Amino acid sequence: MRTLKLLIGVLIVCTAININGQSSKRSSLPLEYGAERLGKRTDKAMQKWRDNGFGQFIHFGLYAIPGGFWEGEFHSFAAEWMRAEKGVDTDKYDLLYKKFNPKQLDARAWAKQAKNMGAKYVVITTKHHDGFCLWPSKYTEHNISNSPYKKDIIKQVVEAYEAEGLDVILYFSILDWHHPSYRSKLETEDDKKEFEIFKEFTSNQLKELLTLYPSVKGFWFDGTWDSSWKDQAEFAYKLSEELRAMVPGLIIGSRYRADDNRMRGYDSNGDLMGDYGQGWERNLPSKIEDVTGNDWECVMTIPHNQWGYHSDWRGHVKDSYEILDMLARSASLDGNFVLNFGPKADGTIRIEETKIAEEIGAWMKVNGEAIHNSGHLNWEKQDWGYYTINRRTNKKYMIVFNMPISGKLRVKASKELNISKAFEIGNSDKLLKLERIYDHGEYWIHYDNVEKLKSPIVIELETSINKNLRKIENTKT
Ligand code: H76
Repeated sequence: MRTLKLLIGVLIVCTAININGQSSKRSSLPLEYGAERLGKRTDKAMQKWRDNGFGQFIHFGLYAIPGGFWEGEFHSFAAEWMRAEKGVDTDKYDLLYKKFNPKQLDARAWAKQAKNMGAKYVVITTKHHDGFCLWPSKYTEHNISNSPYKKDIIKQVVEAYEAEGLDVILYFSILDWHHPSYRSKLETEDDKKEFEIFKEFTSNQLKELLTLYPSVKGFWFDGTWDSSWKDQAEFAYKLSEELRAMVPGLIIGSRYRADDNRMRGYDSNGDLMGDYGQGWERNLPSKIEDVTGNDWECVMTIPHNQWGYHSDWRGHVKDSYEILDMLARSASLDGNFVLNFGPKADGTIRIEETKIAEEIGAWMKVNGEAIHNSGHLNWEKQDWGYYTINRRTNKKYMIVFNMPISGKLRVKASKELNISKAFEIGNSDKLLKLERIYDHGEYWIHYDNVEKLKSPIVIELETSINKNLRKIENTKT
């Protein structure tokens, strides 16, 4: 009996792993600093992060002052990389802190705007690659308290966003162009000695952040690609354990560290390190298999590749429908979507971004239940858009971005389910016509207002168990 129970237990675990899309070949190489676990974290903090679904990124720092132009010259590359651009005098760049004075900064206005957009969390740059800290760090002079502005920006952001009910995640660049002991490669004994100092500095800063802002939900690490950091498997792993002990439930993505063999993101066994896949930068998965059964998050810019403020967005700039399409795709593939904002040097948000935030918010107000708390629905994808299923209510949604000119939408559900009703969200009185292809789990929904359609719609589906199918199954046994 006990063996039977054990066997059933093992079977359940195996099935769970399969449902999560894990491959069966796992962890063949012994690693001391490989993946923390296989599959998803199931605790409350991670569930909250997953249910949040939609976040806002903020890139704010010294780079907002040049805003993509250095001494009158246009730079097309990401504005926050200005310090590393050819022809930029780094000493001059570092002195920008003397001019950093975002007098119009109103963190509550930022937070309200994010909330109205439908975002449930914010990721804010505490320190980008240029090393300038938006909080009054004890461990470097290169911080906000030495600017004319003086006030702690991270504190304001944490308080304002939390007051609006949003979670806060701290972006932190390991790579630090300003710190004298930073090295990208450890070639000499001297490099190694200096990098020890830098490691201590990093550890101090991270602990300082969690001490000052213990209510934050996680770190968003970046700038971890250099060879010097890839050498630090043990140090990085142990540091993350210390940080996790300071803030229970702390969330750290896959970009943070490398394993024993200097592999980043996925360890040498192909298992995801950290709590969620952090590799989707300006890029989205196209099918559920791409996300290997893990939580993941996409971070996206509105222009092609600008995170910090650039005063001259050239090339393709996304509109709110393109962004909503990406948000819906993320939810349908069990991931989070984070949209970036780059405030101006005065601390205000540019009108282009405000307009997009408002448009997204207007759509989310009506349709947000198909995004928040919602994830992958395992039905065959159709060209009209995306399915999602609300994890709380089990409601099923069709998010229709590409309405066919005919207004006829094909749905291939599972044979076990009947679709009993289809209606536009918030309009349950007006049922859409449903045609059923008997016993195939296949339906056609008629949307008869195509010519009046102005924006993507969400159709809610009511389903019931297919009793006929049950009967057939039962008679078989
Ligand atoms: C490369 C790189 C960095 N990663 C993005 C999230 C931005 O911060 C960009 O500067």
